[in-house]
Amino acid sequence: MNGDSSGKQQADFDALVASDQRIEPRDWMPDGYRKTLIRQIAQHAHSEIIGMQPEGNWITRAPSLRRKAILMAKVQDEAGHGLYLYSAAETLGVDRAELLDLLHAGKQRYSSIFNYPTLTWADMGAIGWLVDGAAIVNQVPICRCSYGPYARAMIRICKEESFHQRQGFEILHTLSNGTPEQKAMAQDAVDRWWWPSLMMFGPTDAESPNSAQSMAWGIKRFSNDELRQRFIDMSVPQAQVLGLTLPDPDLAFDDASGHWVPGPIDWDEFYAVLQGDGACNEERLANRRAAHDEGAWVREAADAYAAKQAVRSSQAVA
Ligand code: BYC
Repeated sequence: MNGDSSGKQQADFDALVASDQRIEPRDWMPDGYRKTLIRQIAQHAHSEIIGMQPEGNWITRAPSLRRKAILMAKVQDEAGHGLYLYSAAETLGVDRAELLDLLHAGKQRYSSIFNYPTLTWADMGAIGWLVDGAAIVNQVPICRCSYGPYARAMIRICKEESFHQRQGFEILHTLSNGTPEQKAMAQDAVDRWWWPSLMMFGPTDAESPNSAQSMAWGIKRFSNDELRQRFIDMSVPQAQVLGLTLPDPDLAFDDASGHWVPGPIDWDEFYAVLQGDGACNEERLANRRAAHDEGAWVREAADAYAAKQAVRSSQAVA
């Protein structure tokens, strides 16, 4: 390709991004844009399917049939989100089998939040309220991401996440208004999930190597710190309604900025979890690899069926 035509392609791409239109799979895009999207969408997809584990842990022990049915539906939704996202990644020219191999080899990430254990039933409430709440704040702007297939997948995911968040809030509300033991269990879960939920938004803007370029490309619409602040401002009044305390003695309302300002975040913990030293990193990956191996027969059966259908349709044409 000559310099002129690649310069024009870059200019067309820049113009589409600048006018807030969508880049579609057949459009030319810079290599870095493609790679960044593959990294982020794959990490997002992996988070959805690894995120099934902490909640799956409580399906057999849900306190009622109603709670069990709701939790099963929620965990199934997460699998569905993973499928939409792997499909979106495939429009960029990668295969989901390749992405799963990278996850299993520890070469691609999933969200830090899923390396924490779910110790009590109240953790189902805290995950719904805080983790899904943080996910919504992070993901609603991705509905306007410059890459069409990712933006469209996110619209449906966000609708389901908002149901997830409300079911978590309702679990905590019920526990918080129950016996003193139930209220203590709800408070303990919030104490354990609050700080990891703040870390979900990623490092501070000053420490975030990808943000500036991702924002220039319209992949990210707000910075990590902006979204984290939005989540804190939203959560404080909700905690008051729940009658629960957020585990941050320094959290205070700042009249000048109109924001709730938190105490310092323990970034050493965040980076340790990213490096594989969280409470559950090994267990999550081992379970994922085992589930993949145990599902080999399903993939083989699907391949055999697809091959049979291909032969039948070519015979029908002949
Ligand atoms: N965990 O330059 P930065 C859910 C990595 S699933 C792990 O700021 P970026 C749910 C980052 O990848 C919700 N790694 O990066 C499911 C980068 O790594 P590299 C999942 C993290 O990408 C089931 C490095 O740190 N949501 O809700 O611009 C049940 C530097 O960071 C994390 C998504 O995936 C983290 N928390 O921004 C219930 C949302 N944070 O460069 C619920 C989509 C950062 O070394 N993703 N890193 O490879 C995003 O919006 C962005 O990727 C992030 C990070 C804001 C997370």
